[in-house]
Amino acid sequence: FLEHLLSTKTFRTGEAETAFIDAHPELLQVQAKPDLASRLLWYIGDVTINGFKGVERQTQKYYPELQYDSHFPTTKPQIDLVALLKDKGASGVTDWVKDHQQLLLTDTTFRDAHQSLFATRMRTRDMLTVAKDMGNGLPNLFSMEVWGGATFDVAYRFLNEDPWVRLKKLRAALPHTLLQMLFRGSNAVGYQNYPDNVIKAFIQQAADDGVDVFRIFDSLNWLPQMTLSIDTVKQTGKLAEATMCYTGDILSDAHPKYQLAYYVALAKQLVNAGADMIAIKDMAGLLKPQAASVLIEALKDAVSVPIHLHTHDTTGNGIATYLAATHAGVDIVDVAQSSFSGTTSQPSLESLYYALSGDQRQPEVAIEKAQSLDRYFQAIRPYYADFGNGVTGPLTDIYTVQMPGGQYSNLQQQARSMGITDFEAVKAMYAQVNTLFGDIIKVTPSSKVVGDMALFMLQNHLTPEMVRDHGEQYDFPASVVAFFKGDLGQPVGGFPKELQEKILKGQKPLTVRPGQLAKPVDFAAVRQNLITAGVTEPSTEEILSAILYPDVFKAFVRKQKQIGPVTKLDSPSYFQGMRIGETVSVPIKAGKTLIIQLNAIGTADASGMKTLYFTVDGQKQEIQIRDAH
Ligand code: 3PY
Ligand code: ZN
Repeated sequence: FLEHLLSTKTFRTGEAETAFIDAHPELLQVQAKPDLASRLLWYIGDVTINGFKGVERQTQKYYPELQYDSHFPTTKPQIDLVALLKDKGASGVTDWVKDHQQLLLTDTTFRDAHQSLFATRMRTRDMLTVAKDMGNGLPNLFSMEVWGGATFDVAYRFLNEDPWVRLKKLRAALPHTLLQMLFRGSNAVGYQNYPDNVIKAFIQQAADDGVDVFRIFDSLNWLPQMTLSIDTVKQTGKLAEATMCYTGDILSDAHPKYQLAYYVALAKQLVNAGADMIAIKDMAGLLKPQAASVLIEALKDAVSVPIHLHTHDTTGNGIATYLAATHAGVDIVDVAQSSFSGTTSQPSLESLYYALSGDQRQPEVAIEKAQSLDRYFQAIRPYYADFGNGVTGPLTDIYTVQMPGGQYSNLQQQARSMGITDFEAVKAMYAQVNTLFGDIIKVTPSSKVVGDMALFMLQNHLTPEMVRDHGEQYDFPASVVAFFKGDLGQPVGGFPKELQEKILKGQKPLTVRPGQLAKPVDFAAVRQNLITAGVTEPSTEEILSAILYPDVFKAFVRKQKQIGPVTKLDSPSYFQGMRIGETVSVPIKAGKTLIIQLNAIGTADASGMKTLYFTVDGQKQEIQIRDAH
């Protein structure tokens, strides 16, 4: 693993950076490090001339009128769960949850909601504007999910942000709110297995930097991939929320592997493994109201830890499912601010509050404050509209397709990039691949395997029969081969043996946990490698990021040196650049705000370079950018 990491091949320039460097060959010639303002102008100039990937260019930039009542007075929560966790440990919190009669809420706006609606593109700046008010306006939340899942790599890849900085800043802004993250068990916040010492170090660092609740899942519900994470979280004194991903339909016999008894047995195993709480992760919105009732009642009977329900509103019945679950005794449910809720995201916090009017379990929410906060999200939603997945209403075919909310837009993009425009055909094939693979749990990264296979089959005009009968003739995508090798663990009920042989073509599959075989990473060597690559005094966070995402992290570090403090730019300018005549103010550091004006843009010279004429704090400044169009 280490050799792999240290090889120059692995540390080659990442995709995002390559595009940037291609557009700016002149950057490679820059000797002295340009000052902050010049570096910022490079970024603004590039987006102004070449656009931001995935964002449509507007002649007029959108600036919302922010109408929310910012700066709520500091509100003491009914109980400070952060302090309780510190004083009494995980059981102090779970005992309180169990004694609490009202339904508790987790707000997912800063993590799953934008991951599932807008390709994970919400910037830290737009969170920090409102974070303090979220804490003061919603003091009785159980938690806010703010980290993990895809937010980690997307921050580096597309937002030019350090996800660890986001976590630390949110921690500081939300001192009395439990902060929750989504952790993919042995896959951490990546898409592959990592050695055990990496998993342990990552959890320790995330706990140190502010995560209180770790929602730990495995993409195949395979317990051995979760136990190390559960144990490690418990050692940090934080809350280990072990997860069952929900698939199939316990009300029907169409999915014999995923009946009520399966989930009850799994919940018991998770509690035996040390789970402080159990999450039901209904990533595709498959849990129907009556099924929620049956499942929650059975779980409440079977285990004594709190039950936390997570759904996506993809199929349109999220609130009905939550009502049924509430009446069956669920302790906590996941919701999002209304403007970031619905369809592939979580159900609306505000709607759920009203749906429980007159119910003794109605959650404690200062609804006017919640609505006022939501006006902020309503105002900023258009920043991210271009990243939307086009879903405008409930998709009830997802009850059979079973595609997770977070995958919907990703797979659309992936299909388009391969020239496949008929997404209905992709969905139909996705369902067929699932059946071919033996009806597996589909969530990151196993969902990606099913998606990759569906696209591969469409591209090559293959039917499930052709794969089943003649699979030995085809070169399947690497993710599919890795899955059948056991690199993601073992699926419920095992692999379909004949298909596995055809896909592996003589390779021997693993039957044990891949992490058990992986060599520990030598952190000191990675650190040294980072120093050689120009990172002075690498932090543990940086070392971990370099281990998880070598190419992405290296590209991020190099780009940071070139583009300056772009996290300080307002989002319209970050995504849209500037128009001639516009002025933006950028608070680059405490006590220092740059006033940048774009006065003119010259025509391209013979080599495609354009000159942009700026005024920065009253001083004229020019930069050249290559027009890559
Ligand atoms: C993730 O792993 O990012 C998910 O949100 C899975 O649902
Ligand atoms: Zn989710």
